[in-house]
Amino acid sequence: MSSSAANITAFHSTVYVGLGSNLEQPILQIKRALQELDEIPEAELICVSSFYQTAPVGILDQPSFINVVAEMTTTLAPQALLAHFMGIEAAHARARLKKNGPRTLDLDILIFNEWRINDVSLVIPHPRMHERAFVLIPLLEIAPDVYIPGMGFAKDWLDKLDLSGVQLLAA
Ligand code: PH2
Ligand code: MG
Ligand code: MG
Repeated sequence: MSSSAANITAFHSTVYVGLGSNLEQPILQIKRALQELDEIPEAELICVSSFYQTAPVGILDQPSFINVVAEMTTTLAPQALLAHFMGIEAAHARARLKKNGPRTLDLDILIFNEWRINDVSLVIPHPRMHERAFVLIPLLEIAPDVYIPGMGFAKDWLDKLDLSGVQLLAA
């Protein structure tokens, strides 16, 4: 039992995930998605922000969103975690009708350790997270000192943004 090999544990990555929904009972969509994230065998949900009701960004003529940020740990590689996320989105009948348009569920990897990834199918950190109050407000609620690799401290970006579209949802 004291063999050193038995003590080797897999590397656990820390991941911040953005969840968003603005169709088909968004609060329920997000609650179900959080359960499903926790059910990924190689991942664990560590903490979840409050729920926020947020004005749509990009395409303005669509329902308001519910946005949440969660912290997870995982032994999966980023692409493998992304594959799980796409499966969960598909299970929520997510249709990709148009970029920035309405959706039942959007799961975005925001930050993965201090890593920077530029694949065709996956860019980390999320390339627009620093300009989105609906991401930064819930993120800073659970990780006030978080650093966006290559970008700087999240709280410094929040200072530059209009926060008026993001409302804390009563519990
Ligand atoms: N997601 C988008 C585009 N616009 N606006 C809000 N408020 N919340 C979102 O999650 C959101 C958005 C594309 O992913
Ligand atoms: Mg998104
Ligand atoms: Mg997405």
